[in-house]
Amino acid sequence: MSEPDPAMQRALAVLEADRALARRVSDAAEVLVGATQVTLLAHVDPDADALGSALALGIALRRRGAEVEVSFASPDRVPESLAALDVLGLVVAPDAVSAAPEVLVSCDAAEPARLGSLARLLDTAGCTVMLDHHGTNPGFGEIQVLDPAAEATVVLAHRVLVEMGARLDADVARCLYAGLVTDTRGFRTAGADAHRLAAELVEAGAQPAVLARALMDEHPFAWFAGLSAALGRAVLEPTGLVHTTIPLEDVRRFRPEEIDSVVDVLRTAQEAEVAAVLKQVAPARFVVSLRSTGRVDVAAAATALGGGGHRAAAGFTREGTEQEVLAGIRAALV
Ligand SMILES: [Mn+2]
Repeated sequence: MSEPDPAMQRALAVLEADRALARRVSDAAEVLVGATQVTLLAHVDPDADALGSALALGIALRRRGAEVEVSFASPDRVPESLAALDVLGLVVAPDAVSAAPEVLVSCDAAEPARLGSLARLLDTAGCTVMLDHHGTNPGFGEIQVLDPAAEATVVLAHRVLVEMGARLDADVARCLYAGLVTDTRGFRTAGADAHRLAAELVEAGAQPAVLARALMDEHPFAWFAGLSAALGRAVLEPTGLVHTTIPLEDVRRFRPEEIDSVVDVLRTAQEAEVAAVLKQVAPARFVVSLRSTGRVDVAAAATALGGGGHRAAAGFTREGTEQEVLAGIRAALV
C-alpha cells in the first residue's frame, strides 16, 4: 500500500480540528443553556473583545432567565468607551462576584494569570468554559473553546450563541461587533467569515459608524499633547524596532483607551518591523505592547518575556528599568 499523501493528511488534520472545535462549542452551549447562574470574566484591562464576548453571552443568558454577573479583576471601573455595551448593568465589582459560580466563562484570556485575582474562581466554579483565540494559550478549564484561527473571541462567543439557539438582538450584536471591529483593526485582518458575521450583526442592529467612532476614532483633545510627547520620544533602531515609553504620570493622566492606541500609530513607521510601547505602571514595572508587520513572531518574543498573544500582536509585563525592559525585548527578538 502506498504512503498517504501529506497534503491529504494535513487536510484531514484540519478537518478533525474543526470537528473537535465544533464539539466544544456544542458542549459549551449545552452547559450554558442548562445553567441557572453564570459568571463571565474578561481579562484584566478589558478590551472590547474580552468585555464584548462576556456581555454578549451575559445578555443572552440573562434574557433566558439565568442569574448573570460579568466582571474583571482590574481596573475598578468599565473603560468609558465600553460602558455603553452593558445595557443590562451586568458588570459587578470583583469583590462582589459569587465565590463559587455554577458556571464560569473566561473570555479572551490567554492564560489564567490574565484573569488577575479572579483566576481563583477557576478552582471554585462548578464548571469552567474558556473562550479564546490566542495561539499562546496553554489551555485551561473543563470546556476549551480555543481557536487561534479566529480573528476575535467574539467570533467564538457568536458560535456558542448560535448553538444555544439565542436570538441575536441589537444589544448582543453591538457587543459582538465591538470585539470584531477592534480585534481586526477595522476589518484589516478579517477573513470572509468575519465579514459575513459583521453583515449579520449590522442586520441585527449594530451601528458600525457609532461603534467605530466610540471605540477607535475618538480621543479627548487633551490627549493630543500626550500623543505628541509619546511620538516625540519614539526611537527607531537599525534592527527595525521602533519603541516609545509612556511615563507613569501620563499613564495616570490619560484613559487606557488613549494609552493603548499609541502602538497603532507607532506601528505605521514604514522602516519598522516591530513596534513596542512601554507603559510605565509603577516606577520599575512596565506593561509592554508589541506589534509586528508580519515577518517577526512577537507572540514568541512576548512568551519568552512572560506574556503571550498573537503572531502580529502580543504583550507582557516586566519589572525593571526602561533600559532593562528594552534590553529584554532586543534579546527576545533576535
Ligand atoms: Mn481578542
